[in-house]
Amino acid sequence: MILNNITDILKKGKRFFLASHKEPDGDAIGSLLALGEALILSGKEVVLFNEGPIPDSIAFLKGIERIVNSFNPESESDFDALFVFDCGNLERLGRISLHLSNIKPLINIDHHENNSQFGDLNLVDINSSSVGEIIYRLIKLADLPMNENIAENIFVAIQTDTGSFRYENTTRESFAVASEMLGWGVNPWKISRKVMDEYTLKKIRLLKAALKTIELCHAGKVGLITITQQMFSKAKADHFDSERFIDYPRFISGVEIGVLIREIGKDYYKFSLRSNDWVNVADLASHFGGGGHPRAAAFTREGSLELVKQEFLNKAFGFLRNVRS
Ligand SMILES: [Mn+2]
Repeated sequence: MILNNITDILKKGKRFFLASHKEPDGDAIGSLLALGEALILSGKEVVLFNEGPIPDSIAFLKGIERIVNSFNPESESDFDALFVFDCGNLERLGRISLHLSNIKPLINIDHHENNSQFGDLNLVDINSSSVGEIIYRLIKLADLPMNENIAENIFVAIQTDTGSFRYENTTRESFAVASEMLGWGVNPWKISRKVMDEYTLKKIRLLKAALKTIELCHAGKVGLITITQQMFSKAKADHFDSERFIDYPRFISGVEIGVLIREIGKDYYKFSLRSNDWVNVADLASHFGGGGHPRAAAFTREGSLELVKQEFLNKAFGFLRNVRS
């Protein structure tokens, strides 16, 4: 039983290395901080690693100052386990992934369908809305302490990965765990204001420019929004400011696949994909070397904007036609 093995390691071990994926979201950071604090409170030593950069919207999370973005694990060997959160593959950790081979066992805790099972122990629950939900179960099973900070981190992990309890991955369990977190003092309206509903002026400036690029393709089933480097610099904004812009094309009636195209370098584009109902965008993204969840995925592509967009639209057409309509 993997769960028992992991809780055993959590109980008996003294020193742990915990890490989650680079360019983190609320789940990656919330999970890291939640298990991190629970272990610290029970007298264990932890290193909490994330390559970053951490988005402003979750920078308020309690314990964030404990996270390091550089560490040389090769110089240390006395860790009892390495925990990796929210990563479909080890490379998602970033540069550090190449330097972790001497920490054993490697415990992979995730909820991505395409997880490569890279751990010595793999706790991959694709029915969990978030890793935060899994972490809560582990904390309970291992009898680790809970407090308001831990609860807030778990709440944010679930809230961000479920899009405030709106996405298809939202389950009774997500609500049940979130409800328990409220019992620990979590205040959902204050958290929502910070994590979801607070836009900086530069973000609004960027949104104004981006909305003008919205276009519909394939009989209105694909909606695209594009942000160029020039738009970012004109708005004095960075890529964090475009978080959730993908919702705008996705919101349009009749759209099945929402697409956000961001220019991240010269002739280099990041495609973020969301589907509303039935297209598996993780499969679609995997054709371009990317991945994710059935309703949310991403990939990067080199080439001119026209070319990469056309390549994507050609592939998307097959998905819209083949699956069902
Ligand atoms: Mn996640």
